[in-house]
Amino acid sequence: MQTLEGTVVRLHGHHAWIIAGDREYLCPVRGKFKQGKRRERSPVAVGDVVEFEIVQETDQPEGHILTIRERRTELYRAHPRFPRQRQVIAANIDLLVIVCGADQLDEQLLTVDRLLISALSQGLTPIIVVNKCDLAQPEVAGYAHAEVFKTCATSGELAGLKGRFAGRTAVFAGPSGVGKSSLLNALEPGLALKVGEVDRQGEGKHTTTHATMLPLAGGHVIDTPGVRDFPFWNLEPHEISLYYPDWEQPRQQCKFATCTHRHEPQCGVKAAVEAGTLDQGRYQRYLTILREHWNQQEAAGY
Ligand SMILES: Nc1nc2c(ncn2[C@@H]2O[C@H](COP(=O)(O)OP(=O)(O)O)[C@@H](O)[C@H]2O)c(=O)[nH]1
Ligand SMILES: [Mg+2]
Ligand SMILES: [Zn+2]
Repeated sequence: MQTLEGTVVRLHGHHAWIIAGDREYLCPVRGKFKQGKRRERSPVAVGDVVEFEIVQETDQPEGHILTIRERRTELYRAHPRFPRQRQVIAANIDLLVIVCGADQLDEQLLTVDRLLISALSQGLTPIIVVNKCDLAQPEVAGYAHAEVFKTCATSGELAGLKGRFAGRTAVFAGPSGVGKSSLLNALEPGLALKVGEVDRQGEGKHTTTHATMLPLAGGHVIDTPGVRDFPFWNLEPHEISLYYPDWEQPRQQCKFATCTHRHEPQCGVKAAVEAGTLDQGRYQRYLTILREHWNQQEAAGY
């Protein structure tokens, strides 16, 4: 039996579509696959590289998955209904593109900060895109450590963003209505994604089953329509600030290694905020994220 290596480009129910060469194979998805050296229960994710055997080579090619290759990265979140469980959204992602709207930046920075923590804690490179810059030209303070692009998707002003995708796989995230679909269409004419559609809320077990890998400016994007946020999984409250690379220096002045920079004495982060060297808004949003995470953990019974 001939075996091939391919990439999972779409999942739906108990089926995976796998591209190998210029052909697309339909493969049933069962519970168990050999993954790396271990054998464990692990569903396939869009972006996975798999080894499969050809079952049928007709105009409707079919295959059978043998092995999932070890993943370079995983985009995951706490499962919406079983928060102790990890839900993998996509595999082998390089970039998390965090999109927000210039006209609503103040309200959306909390989401931006949450997504930055998700990206950095999962080993993904974050890119911040402030879209709708035809409507407002806000200052974006406190993000010197991240790449920020100011764009206008409707007029095709992409400020060099297009050059960031060659050979990479990206996921776009951000509030509904900020122009994610419009940006994707501007970056890759031909995608013809629907604009103005409200993203479906990411609840229930079928949320990741519609993920699709699409071409994007010399690389790929994995479109995850049902997924709006990535609640942290397996993250201790004091670990959240480890994913504020801009706080590295002041954090070293904290008395306690597990400082949450809230009420602890001799806190370098609080001192830097008071001295005006750290952005006050970003610190206030950090406190909100910390509180939310605490509540989530409590609700999950930690
Ligand atoms: N003024 C302005 N409107 C935009 C821009 N980008 C997208 N829009 C509009 O914002 C709305 C939502 O866009 P969409 O791409 O569907 O956002 P998504 O929900 O994030 O995918 C649509 O009406 C778009 O035409 C932009 O750069 N400027
Ligand atoms: Mg959209
Ligand atoms: Zn501290």
